[in-house]
Amino acid sequence: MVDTQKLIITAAVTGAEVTKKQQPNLPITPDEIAEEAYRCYLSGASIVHVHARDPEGKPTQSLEIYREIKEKIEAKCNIIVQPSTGGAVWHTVEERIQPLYLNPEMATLSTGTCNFGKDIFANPEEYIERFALEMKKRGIKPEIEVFERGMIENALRLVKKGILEPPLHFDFVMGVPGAIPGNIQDLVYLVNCIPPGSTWSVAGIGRYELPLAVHAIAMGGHVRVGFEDNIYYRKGELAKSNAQLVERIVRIAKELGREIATPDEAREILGIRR
Ligand code: KMH
Ligand code: ZN
Repeated sequence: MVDTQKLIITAAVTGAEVTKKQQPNLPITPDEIAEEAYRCYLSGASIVHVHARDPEGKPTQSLEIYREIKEKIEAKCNIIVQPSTGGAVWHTVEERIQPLYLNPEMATLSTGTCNFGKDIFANPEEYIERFALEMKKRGIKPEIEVFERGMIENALRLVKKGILEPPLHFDFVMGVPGAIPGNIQDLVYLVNCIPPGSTWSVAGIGRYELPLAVHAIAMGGHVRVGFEDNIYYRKGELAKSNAQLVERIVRIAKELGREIATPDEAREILGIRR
């Protein structure tokens, strides 16, 4: 592929919804998460999207647990650590904002509300602006999580207000039951809706992960994989690790002539200053 950015692979290694019962290799403790992030880095991931869990395995937005995870990952490698401000659907705004106080290089920013399976993932304007302003103040690069098309417009409104600064980086989370489906035509539509000069990645949920990733590679976008989004390697076969999912993307990208970005190259592409 000529003149295409190197491929940024994000590993979403834990998430807030998956349990060890569903995926026995799910990393839960800070040590497990750091080790998994390191394995994904060795496999070709340049960003790790992090959700913390408490000692019982329950999702938590505890600043101290995020701190431990971040320090343990940073002791092993220079992968970009991207904590979640989405948390779990039942976390309060005060809980969700906690990891921003660690000044990570990047963090997620969901710019709208949607159904999320049987639940509601609530992101009223007030929350979005609170998170975005905190990120702006601290120089944290937001990854705008788009679960529905209107969330792009909400992000653009924040640009008009001076709260978000272009170039924007979007992650299209597709195939969540109750939100945008994981169809290729929907991906093309979303890509056509973002401003020129933006970067984007796609996170397909479950069986949508692989086909959307392959299309994103061919379209010049970036890719997110990992147990947060998909616990299977193929139908009926659980993945052995997050790294196994990253390795498959690396193989496909290489076949398609797309080089893989190192963390520092990802920083350059995303305009992150260390
Ligand atoms: N767990 C979802 C409700 C994010 O990390 O920013 C929200 C989520 C988005 O995972
Ligand atoms: Zn997440």
